[in-house]
Formats: sequence, structure tokens, C-alpha cells
Amino acid sequence: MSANQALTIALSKGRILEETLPLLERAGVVPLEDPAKTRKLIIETSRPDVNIVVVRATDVPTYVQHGAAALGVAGKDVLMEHGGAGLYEPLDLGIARCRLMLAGRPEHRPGEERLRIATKFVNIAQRYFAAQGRQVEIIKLYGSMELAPLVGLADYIVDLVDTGNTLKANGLAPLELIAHISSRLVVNKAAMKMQHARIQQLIKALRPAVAPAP
Ligand code: PRT
Ligand code: MG
Repeated sequence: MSANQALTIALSKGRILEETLPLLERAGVVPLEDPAKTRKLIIETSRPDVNIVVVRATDVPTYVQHGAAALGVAGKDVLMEHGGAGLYEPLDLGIARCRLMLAGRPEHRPGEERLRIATKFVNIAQRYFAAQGRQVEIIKLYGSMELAPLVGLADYIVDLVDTGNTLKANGLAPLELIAHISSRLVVNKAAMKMQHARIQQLIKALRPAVAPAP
């Protein structure tokens, strides 16, 4: 990693890409191909010293932690689950907002045994219940968490909620707020030193593009 090496920004397809590109554009960074359409994984931009790579949302912190990308954009949920080692989090972009919630069937009365919690956020769930001294069994899932309480796999789920429509459509209700979520700019700690001037310039250019908190 040298001071004049191109800066790579890791983004993920879907809402983060859609909501980050307008912010980057206002900072003078425009991809030369549409990242949502191209099959290329490394995309050049209007700035010869900035590239974009498109990876899975949950892989963004890993790429940035290891310096494969100097910068990235990831949901606070993904960062909390990852743990944030090797990363600075200099800017809340205020995009892809939602809430991380404990949810379940409103009529459900759990038995005496320890609560079973289905989630893809196992580390967050573990920490949340441990901090409250509640004994739980965490069941790791990779998707469709809402199904788990309906088929008796779990008592509750820990999942992201935006409109609440997905919960409602499945007869579930939000029960406890675990965290407010938005997407953050993350920066590799070594890159922040080695490429300080260019990274600071980019952060400075992004800051005014960010919407104030509601
Ligand atoms: O889909 P894939 O496995 O590739 O990755 P991903 O699910 O991590 O990516 P993506 O693009 O779906 O989510 C990226 C980030 O967007 C998340 O890490 C969050 O920080 C943020 N975000 C904001 C959301 C939502 N809102 C959201 N509503 N991520 C997911 N959802 C899902 C939620 O899991 C639930 O299934 O939408 C459903 C609930 O929506 P409502 O409106 O019905 O409540
Ligand atoms: Mg998804």
C-alpha cells in the first residue's frame, strides 16, 4: 500500500450501491460503467485514482480490514456483527436506515426452557442478551428469519426492520429495539495513515453530501 496507489472503495449491490452512488457523484466520483449492471467486479471511475469493487454486503468489512479496499460502505448491523477490527468509521452516511429488532409472535408465551433466538446476527444477539443476563440459545440462519417463529424453530428472531411490512405479513411484531442502523463509511487503519491526504480529501468531499439525521 503506497501513498499514490489508487484508492479502492468496496460497495455491495442493492440499496447500499443505489444510495451511495449519488453521494460519491457529489464528491466527484462517477463509475465509468453501471456497477448494478456490469459483470465486472472492479470498476474504474471518473477519477483515475479511485476504483470501485462490488462485493457481498457482509464481505465489505473483511475487504477493508485486510486493506484489499482502502474504503468501504457497510451497514452498522454488518459492522457490529463483524466487530470492526482494523477499521475506522469516520462518517455516518445516513443511508439504508432501518432498525435492528427483537421480533416474534405477539401471542407467543415461551416456556421455562432458555429462549431460542433465530438470527444471522449471532454475535450481536449473543452480546445483547448477555448484557441483560438473559440465557438464550442462538440459532444461526442465513435468510428468511421470519419463518423461524412460525414453524417452531425459534421463540424470537433478531432481524432488520424498515417499514415493518415483512413482520406484519407473517403475523410477527417488533418487540425490542436493539439498535438504530444506517450505513457507514469505513476506512482501513493502515491506509488512513499511508494515504492520509487523499482519504481525508474524499471524506471531506462526502461530508456535505450526507443528509442530516432525521
Ligand atoms: O441480500 P444479501 O444477502 O446479498 O446481503 P444483504 O441482505 O446484507 O444486503 P442488502 O442490500 O439486502 O442489505 C444491505 C444493508 O441495508 C443491510 O446490512 C442494512 O444495513 C440495510 N438495510 C436497510 C436493510 C433494510 N433496510 C431492510 N429492510 N437490510 C435488509 N432489510 C430487510 C430485512 O432483513 C427484512 O427481511 O428487509 C426486510 C424488512 O423490511 P420491511 O420494510 O418489510 O420492514
Ligand atoms: Mg438482503
